[in-house]
Amino acid sequence: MAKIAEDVIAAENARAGAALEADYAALGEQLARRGVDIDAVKRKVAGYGVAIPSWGVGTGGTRFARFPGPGEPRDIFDKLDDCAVIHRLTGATPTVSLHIPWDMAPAEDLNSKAEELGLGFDAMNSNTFQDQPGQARSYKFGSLSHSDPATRAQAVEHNLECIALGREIGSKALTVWVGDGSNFPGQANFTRQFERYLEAAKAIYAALPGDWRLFTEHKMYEPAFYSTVVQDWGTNYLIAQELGDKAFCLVDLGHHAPNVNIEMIVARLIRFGKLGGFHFNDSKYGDDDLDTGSIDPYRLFLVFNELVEAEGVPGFDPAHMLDQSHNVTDPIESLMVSAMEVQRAYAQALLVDRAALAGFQDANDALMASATLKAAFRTDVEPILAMARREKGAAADPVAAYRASGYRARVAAERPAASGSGGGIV
Ligand SMILES: [Mn+2]
Repeated sequence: MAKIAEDVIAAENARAGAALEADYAALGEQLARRGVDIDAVKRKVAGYGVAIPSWGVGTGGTRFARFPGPGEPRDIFDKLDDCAVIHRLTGATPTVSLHIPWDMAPAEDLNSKAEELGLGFDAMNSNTFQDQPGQARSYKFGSLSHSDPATRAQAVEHNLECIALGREIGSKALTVWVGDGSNFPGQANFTRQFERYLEAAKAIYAALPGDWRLFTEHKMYEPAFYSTVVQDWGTNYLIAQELGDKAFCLVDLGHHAPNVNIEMIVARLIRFGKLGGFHFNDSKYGDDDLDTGSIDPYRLFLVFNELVEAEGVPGFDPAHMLDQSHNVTDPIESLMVSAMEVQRAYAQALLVDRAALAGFQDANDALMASATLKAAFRTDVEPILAMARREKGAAADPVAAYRASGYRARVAAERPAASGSGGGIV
């Protein structure tokens, strides 16, 4: 059964019709005066995809409380249904990133469900930051860097299980984030703890299939509040260097100190061939996991400015994923809007006059260099995004179509409130 009735999308797109065409034509004229072919930008935007994190379709929460919404997914198959709705309406999210063991299921069942829904699987995510029922050793004091060799071995083994399942469902990458660190000065020896991490990471890397990539994700603090083993991009880069050619750094936008220049970190990692990909989200204070582009869309644009600058560099193929927590919104709506915000930043970055920018940079014309970026950022590219969606049969206005579809009320009736499906913030 179609999750979203075709006639709902058709009716919404018909409503957008004439106005969208007029807006697209007007923007096309404006861009032509700037030497930009709007159809070329639209084709690139239409070909762009960002992966949905399976854990994102459930309501998130804080360490204080979680307020579940109606019709929450009960298992990975419900989650995939929700992800399919997001892709059906935005046409921008063709893949799903699984988190194990939250999403553990037989590979054949995952494959048949994904095929039915027209989805693929992105990077696998391991979980050694919480204990699972029946687990022999606890991760309370760490996982890959734990002082106990048996606990480290257990954490390595879990990552190998993630690779094994991923191989069967067409994934090509493993993302490893660990919460390992310390809460007190003196609690851990920084050097020995990092050496243990490296040794364990090497064991995972050794099991990586030839056509896979390993993404290690840094995070400044939390759950450890004094020191974290993989705390910043510098440490992350050292890890990727130590492991080898298939190891790359994953940049989660929320995992840095406030005001850190993330776009420059991106440029550095690109320069040295170690940018693996992103977890997109936004933040005001820390690892807030707010919706992508909701707080600082200019920063998101500046990140994409670096990515567009690097397009065509041999081997440059970063993975794009969302990673956010939805506490006060319908997760499907937040993820749709976030996917569109990422596309918007990409479209705006495509509008940057790079020859002019390079000229201003060489001439040390700071004001005009900045103005060149701003001219692209200020351009309202919504008609490009909406037209790209409509042309591929998705919704010109995904949120309006979603609300008109009644999907949430339908699944609320089908899915009795239950807990147990994983929803976390990583
Ligand atoms: Mn993340």
